[in-house]
Amino acid sequence: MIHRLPKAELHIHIEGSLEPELMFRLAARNGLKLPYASVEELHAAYRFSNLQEFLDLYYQGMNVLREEEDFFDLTRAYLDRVAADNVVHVEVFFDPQAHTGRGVPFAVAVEGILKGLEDGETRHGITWKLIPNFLRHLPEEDGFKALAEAEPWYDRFAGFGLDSSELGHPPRDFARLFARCRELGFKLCCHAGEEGPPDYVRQALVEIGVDRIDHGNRAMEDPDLVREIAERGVALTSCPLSNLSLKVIDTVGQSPVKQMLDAGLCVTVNSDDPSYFGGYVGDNLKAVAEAFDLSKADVVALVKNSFAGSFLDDGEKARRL
Ligand code: ES4
Ligand code: ZN
Repeated sequence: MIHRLPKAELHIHIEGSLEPELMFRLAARNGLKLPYASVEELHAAYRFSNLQEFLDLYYQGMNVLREEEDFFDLTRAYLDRVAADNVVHVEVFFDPQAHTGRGVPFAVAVEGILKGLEDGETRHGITWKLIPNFLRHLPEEDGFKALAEAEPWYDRFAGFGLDSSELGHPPRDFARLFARCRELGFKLCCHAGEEGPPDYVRQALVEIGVDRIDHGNRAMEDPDLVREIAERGVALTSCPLSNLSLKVIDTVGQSPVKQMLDAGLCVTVNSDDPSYFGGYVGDNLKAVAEAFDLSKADVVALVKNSFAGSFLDDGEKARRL
């Protein structure tokens, strides 16, 4: 049932879809040596006790992405994989500063990803939006530089997001940067409440004015905040297997997805970094459906939310809902 439903994914970091096999292939192609002897040894390293431990491996892993073709192959592999799960629309994050910061030009990353998205649209009919994220462990000033570098591709981007190490880096620190993105006409989203306190979610919602909250787990600790999210109709992108891998929760049954559904929030289920967290969007949906013994109506509601919460325009949403 879950497999057959046409679905959208709204929270996927393309660099986090880099499977160990492809990482080894790209390392060889680029003459790089990985600090792991085998695919199995690399897989075995994917044990995290928090977000930062994951991020350290994630930034190390993406070091094999050097040429435009590498970004193309990465994106193509992700779309081939989700096409098999009946994913028909994707909203893809990428981290430009994680590439420019190690000497890979913005153009190389973005052109490879765009060509991969266009290839997936041609071959599978999967529609897409591309959303650069600012790295919150870096100063807001660096984000402004990334925004300036992005200018030639503004018409290729649906919005801007905020990711990386959450604790100690509240959304408020990026208020001027996101105000500028808003002036330019972009949608806004922020990772908030994954590890950070409910107040970070409130800042994203009220001070930044986000159109979507990525994760949002800890918002559930504050009933007034839950009410505010519901009133604004802002969607949340939950990532159950990510939360489990990063010890945000101890079991899938502790995922906030059911509580969010019951509170009337527009919650969606997503993979985040599927290669690192052991499952693509279909696996994440199956995991929550099983853990909560969800009714068919609940699963359909989650899948409908994936379109309702998307950045598709109203006409496109109406056609797909
Ligand atoms: C991320 Cl799981 C997660 N959280 C924050 N930033 C990220 N970047 C890639 N995956
Ligand atoms: Zn994420």
